[in-house]
Amino acid sequence: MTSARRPFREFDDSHDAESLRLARRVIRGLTVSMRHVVLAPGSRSAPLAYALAEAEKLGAITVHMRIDERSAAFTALGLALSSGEPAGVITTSGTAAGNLLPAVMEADMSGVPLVAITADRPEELHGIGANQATWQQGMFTGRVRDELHLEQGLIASGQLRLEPESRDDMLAAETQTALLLRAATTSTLRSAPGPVHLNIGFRDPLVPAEAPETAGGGARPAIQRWARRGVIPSQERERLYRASRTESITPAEHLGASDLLERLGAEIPGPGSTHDDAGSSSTDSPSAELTHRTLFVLGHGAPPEAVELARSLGHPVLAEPTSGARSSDLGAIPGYRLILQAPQGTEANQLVAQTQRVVVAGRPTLTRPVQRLIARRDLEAVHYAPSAQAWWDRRRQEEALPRRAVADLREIAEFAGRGDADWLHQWEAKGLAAQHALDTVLAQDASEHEAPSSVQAAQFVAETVKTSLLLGSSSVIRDVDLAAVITRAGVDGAGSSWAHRRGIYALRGLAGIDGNLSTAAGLALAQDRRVTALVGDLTFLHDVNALLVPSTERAPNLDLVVINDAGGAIFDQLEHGDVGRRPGQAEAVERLFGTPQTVDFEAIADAYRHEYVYAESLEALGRALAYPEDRLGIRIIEMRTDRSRLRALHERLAQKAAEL
Ligand SMILES: Cc1ncc(C[n+]2csc(CCOP(=O)(O)OP(=O)(O)O)c2C)c(N)n1
Repeated sequence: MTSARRPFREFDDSHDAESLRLARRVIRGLTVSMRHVVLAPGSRSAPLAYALAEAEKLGAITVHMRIDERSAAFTALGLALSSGEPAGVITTSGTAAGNLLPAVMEADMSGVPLVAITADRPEELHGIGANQATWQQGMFTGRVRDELHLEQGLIASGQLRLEPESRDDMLAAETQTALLLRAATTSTLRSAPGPVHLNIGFRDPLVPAEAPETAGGGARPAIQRWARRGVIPSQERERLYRASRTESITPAEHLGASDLLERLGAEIPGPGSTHDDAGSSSTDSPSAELTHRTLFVLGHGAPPEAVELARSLGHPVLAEPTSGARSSDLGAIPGYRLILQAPQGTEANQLVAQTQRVVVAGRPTLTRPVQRLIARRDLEAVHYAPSAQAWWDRRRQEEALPRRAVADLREIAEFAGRGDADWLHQWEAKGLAAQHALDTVLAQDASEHEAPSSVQAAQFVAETVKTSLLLGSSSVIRDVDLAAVITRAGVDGAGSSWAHRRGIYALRGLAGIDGNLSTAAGLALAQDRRVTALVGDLTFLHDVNALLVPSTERAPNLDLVVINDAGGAIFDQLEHGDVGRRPGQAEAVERLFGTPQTVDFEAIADAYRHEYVYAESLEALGRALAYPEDRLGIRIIEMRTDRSRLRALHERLAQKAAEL
C-alpha cells in the first residue's frame, strides 16, 4: 500500500531487524508517559529488551530486571501506585505472561495504571505445536481498560506501520501504543484508571542487525536519538513528583477537585458558626446551614477534599489507614473501632446510634463494625465519588447499597450539613478514652507475656517509622487500623525530606497476600528512598521472590518487617476460631487455616544476601527502624510473636469496649 504523504522519519533504523524496529516504535509510544519498566528475561521479548537498553542509555526510561514475572508485575504495580503514572512489565511468551494475572487483577480493582506487555509468537506459529506458544490475545479481557495486539506480520501489508504518516496515524505502532497508555490513566465519571494489555507477535530474527558501519570492523556508531522523553509539561511533572514523595495521587487530584474545595470554602460556614447572611434561604432548601449529626467514613483512597470538608463542617471522621486521612493532626477519631463495637447501653453505642447521616468516601473494607454502620437502613447515606471508582459498578452499587453516589462536593456539603459541635466533642472524648483503653490492654498483655503481641508490634511500627509504609493484607492492616495513632509529620524534624506526609499503602483492590513485598519494592524504586513494609510471615513467604534482585540491578531500599507468628493468625479471629474450639476440631482448623510454618528467616536473608535483624523487643525494633536513610538495600527485620494469645487479647478489648 502506498501513500501520497511522506512518512515522518525522525531517525533511520531501516538496516535493522524488523522486530527491533517495531520494538523501538512501541517504546517511543510508551515513553510519552512512562518512566519505569520492569523486564523479565526471555527470547520472544528480546527485541523489546534490546530496544529498552538503548532507550535507557538515551535517558528515556529506567529498566529494572527481575526474574520472577509475578514479582516483576507487582513491582511495576508499586511503581505505578507511587506516582499515578503508568509503569510497565514485560514478559516473554507462554506461562511467563500468565504470571502477570494477579497484579493485573489487583490493578483493575484498585485503579492503578499497570501496563502488561507480553511478547507473543507470531500468528503463523500458533496452533501447530510451536514451543512456548499459547493464546495470549485477550488473556486479561474483562480486567483491563483497553487491550492492543500488534502483529509484526501485518507490517508488510501496510496494516501496521512503523513510520507514522501523520501525527495521529492510527495504523502506526507508536500512536496505537501511546493511545493505549492514555486509557490506563483516564479518570472520568465513567472510567477509572487501571491496567491495560499490549500483546506483540514478533517474528524472527529477534536480535538487532549489526549496524552497517561496524560490519567492516569500524568503530560502533553512537545510538541514534530515537527514544522520546515524556511530554508531560515540566510543571505538572514536578507536581506529580512532589505528590509522589508525599502520598499517592488520587483521581480527585487529577481532576483538580481540591480547587473546587477552595471555591466551596468561601460558601461553607464552619461548625457551630452562625450564619448571619441577611435573607438566608435556609428554610426552603437543604444547605450546609442545617445542623446534622453526620459521620464521615473514609476508606481506602478517599479523595483528600472529603476530609477537608468534614473538618471545615465540624463532623467526626472515621478513617482507615490508607484513606489518606488517618492522622491525629487531621482530627481522625482514634480508637473508633472500639467505639463502633461497643454494646448497647454504653455511651459509645449511644453516640453511634445518634448518627443521622453518613458520608462514605473511598472504599472501606477492613472491618465488620464499619460495614454494619454504613449498611444501616435507618441512616441516610451518600458516597462521595468525584470520578469513577475502579471497584465500583455504578449500576450494581445503586441497587445493592443503601447509599447513592454523589460526584459534586457541594451536594455532599449540603447533605452533611453543619456539624453539631457538642456531638463532635463527645466523639473526640470517646476516641481518646477508646485509645487509652487500647493502650492499657496492649501494655497489660505485653507485660503478662513478657513480649509484645502482634497487635502492639504493628501499632508500634506504624507509629514509629519515618518512611512510607506498605501494610500487608491480613491482620497487619487491621491491627494498625485498630490501634495506631498516626501523625503526618515525620518524627525527624521539619526541614528534612521526611517532614511532610508519608504515604501509607496497601493492596486493597483484592487484599491478596501475594505481591506485597514486590509492591513495596516498586514504591521504593519510584520514590528513590527507603520504604517500610509491615507484613505477616505467610504474606512474606508468599512473595519471597521479591528478594531475588539480579546482581546487576540496584536493590530497592526496603525494610521488610515481618511479624512472624508461624502461620496465619487472621482465621482464628473469624468464625473458624469458633469451629477450632469445638471438641476435636483444633488440629484440623490449625492445619486447614493456620498453615503453620517453621521457616528460618535469617537463613532466607542469608541465601538472598540481604541484611537480617532480629528484634526481640519493641526497643530493638525502634532501634532498627531509626535513621532509615543511613543504609542501602533490602533488610529483613523479624519479630516473633505467638498468635494463640490473640483471641484472649481481642476478648479483653471487647470487654473494654463494653465500658466505653
Ligand atoms: C493470594 C492470597 N491467597 C490466600 C489468601 C487468604 N488469606 C488471607 S490472610 C491469610 C493468612 C496470612 O497470614 P500472615 O501473612 O502470616 O498474616 P496473619 O494472618 O498471621 O496476620 C490468607 C492465606 C489471600 N488473601 N490472598
